Amino acid sequence: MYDINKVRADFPILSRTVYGKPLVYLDNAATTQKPREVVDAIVNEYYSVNANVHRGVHFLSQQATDLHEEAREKVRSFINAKSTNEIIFTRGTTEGLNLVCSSFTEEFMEPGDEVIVSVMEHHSNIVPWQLQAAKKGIAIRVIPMNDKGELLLDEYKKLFTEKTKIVSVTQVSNVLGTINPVKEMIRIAHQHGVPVMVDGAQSTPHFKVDMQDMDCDFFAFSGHKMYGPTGVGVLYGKESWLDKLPPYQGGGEMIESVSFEKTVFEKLPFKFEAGTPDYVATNGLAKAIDYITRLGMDNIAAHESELTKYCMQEMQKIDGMRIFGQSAYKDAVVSFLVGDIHHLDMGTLLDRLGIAVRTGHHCAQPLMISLGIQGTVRASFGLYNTKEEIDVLIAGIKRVSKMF
Ligand code: C6P
Repeated sequence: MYDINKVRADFPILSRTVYGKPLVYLDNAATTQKPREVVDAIVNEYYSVNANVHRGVHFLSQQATDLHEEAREKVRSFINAKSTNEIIFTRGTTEGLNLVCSSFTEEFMEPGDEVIVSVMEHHSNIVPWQLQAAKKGIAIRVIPMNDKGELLLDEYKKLFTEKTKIVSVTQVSNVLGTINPVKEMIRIAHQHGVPVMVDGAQSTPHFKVDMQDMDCDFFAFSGHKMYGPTGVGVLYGKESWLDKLPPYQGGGEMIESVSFEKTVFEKLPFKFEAGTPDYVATNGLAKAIDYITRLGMDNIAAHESELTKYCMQEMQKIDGMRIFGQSAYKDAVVSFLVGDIHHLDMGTLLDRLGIAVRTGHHCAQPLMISLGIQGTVRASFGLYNTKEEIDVLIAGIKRVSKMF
């Protein structure tokens, strides 16, 4: 079913060495490596198709436009959106979150109105709201969590007031790995007539997401975290909401007509896509979707879940080990500290053994504050990782621990 050796052979970078050691790449939550067919698609498009999209009548422009729009349809089908009008290409999750935050606040929020976020948000789902708080006087309410790193739904329910205008939460924490019960959270918000934006940066690479089943109002994710190219992401929005939001940026592509007196905006999805899109990257993203769909999202999820369980089980045997995020609903991320070894020391020494992990606050400083720590070491898994690599990590952690 899932031939890991064959899968690994699709990723040329995995066979390289660092410091003379085989690379053990466990920083997939930051970005994933790219299969050959994604890189080939990018190279081939630049070599043989390249032309600006939606602008030219000439052959190449038509062909590039076709690839770009086929990618939109591929994304639609991948996340089970109703229509391609609901698929906005962005630069990544960050841009999608900023777009909704900015346009939604402009149209639907007054001073004193409230947004609900969670304590485990990435900065890109906190700072945009803070910018709006400074500009427009909106307030941010925060869902707390328990010791396992699970959001407290009873507390969440209590946060709703007359002033709550939107909820914006991550589906999976990039630090704790917790898979939040977003479907239930959306149902609760909708009972209050409040729309929900979901940050899908850390869910889309790992398991199937379904917009119609989840019933979220907005959903943002990044291509580079799901084996696609950098510089491209997707914002999904229900058509009924996107229709009501003002454009985020102005420029070419997003207009129907312009005079100095009046501009008429393009219809969806182009209203939100000002300027030349990264049409080569959208095609690359489509190829990444082909790749992971062929492997099967359920197979990927099962493989990574096994890796996560194995890693947790082996790590717990290490003296002084503290793992942050102990929910039973946990994705391919394990954050930890050992004794009083600084996360940076651990990360740097693991790197010397060829093991790539991330250290620090992981762009989630409010979460670090609530945990009472400065940072963690984070191992995060992808579809190509193996138990043997986890053994190398565990041996590495033990070796570093002995040095202190
Ligand atoms: N987290 C990590 O190492 P961009 O940078 O726009 O592709 O994704 C931003 C983002 C938003 N939400 C979550 C939950 C994320 O994890 C990220 C990116 C990386 O954890 C880089 S900081």
